[in-house]
Amino acid sequence: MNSKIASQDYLDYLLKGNRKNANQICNAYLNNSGTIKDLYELVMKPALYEVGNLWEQNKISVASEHLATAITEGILNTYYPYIIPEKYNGKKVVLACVNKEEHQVGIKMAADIFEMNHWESHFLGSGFPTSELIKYIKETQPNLIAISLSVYFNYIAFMQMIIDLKTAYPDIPIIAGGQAISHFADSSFDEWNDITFITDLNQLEDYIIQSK
Ligand code: B12
Repeated sequence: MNSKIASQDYLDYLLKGNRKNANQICNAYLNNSGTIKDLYELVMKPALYEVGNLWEQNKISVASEHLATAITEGILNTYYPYIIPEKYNGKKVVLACVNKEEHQVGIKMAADIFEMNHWESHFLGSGFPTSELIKYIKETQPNLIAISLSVYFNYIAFMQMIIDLKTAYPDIPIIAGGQAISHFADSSFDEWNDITFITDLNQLEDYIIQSK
């Protein structure tokens, strides 16, 4: 099944609030030999970006935007049986959004990509205070920390979070992704040197494979 057509159909059903048909599009895409990574990257992501454009232009309501996200999060959860590996490779990643950041779909997808590559994902979701994250990392001792930043105005919080994490755990590598990241990745903040910026799930999979 063509990803572009699937994404357009998926968007149409999201905007109609039709969860059943949206789910069927995703299942049909996978049954036609699409991968979960491509479903996320090529079908769901472009549809959600378009939801954002329509919302920005006042063409859809806030309710439609919320419903589109809720339907997508519900569908993501149905793929757990295909995502959780039979055996883990012993590596752990803790994933969280920047403090006050509410966009969590992208980093949830990233958590699933880790699981499909046999890493144990500890996905903490959105709005997680850094102080709690620091405590959780002490308990979990992950091999990697993954952070997501979607909106520009959370940038200061992101910088502070990186400083706090690097101070507490100088030896644990950090990766960061999300739509706002690309705008800052080449700026001259010293702490950036140790951070790997990742823009999408293909790059993420390459990173995971290289870090084996
Ligand atoms: C749904 C949504 C919301 C929901 C989020 C609910 C939820 N449970 O996540 C709600 C309603 C809460 C929301 C709130 C707001 N939103 Co909003 N939202 C969206 C929307 C429509 C979809 C987000 C999404 O799921 N995208 C799909 C995912 C798959 O894409 P992604 O996040 O980019 O993730 C991919 C990559 O970036 C990467 N990735 C992401 N994180 C990570 C992390 C790691 C470690 C890695 C490796 C990769 C990775 O992997 C993913 C796959 O490629 C977007 C539109 C858009 N363009 O995304 C707007 C959008 C992000 N929102 C926007 C805005 C402005 C807001 C609000 C400020 C609105 C307001 N006035 O209140 C608030 C901000 C709240 C906050 N403090 O964070 C703007 C941001 C613009 C900007 N310049 O910063 C956007 C772009 C809409 C627009 N076109 O203007 N939003």
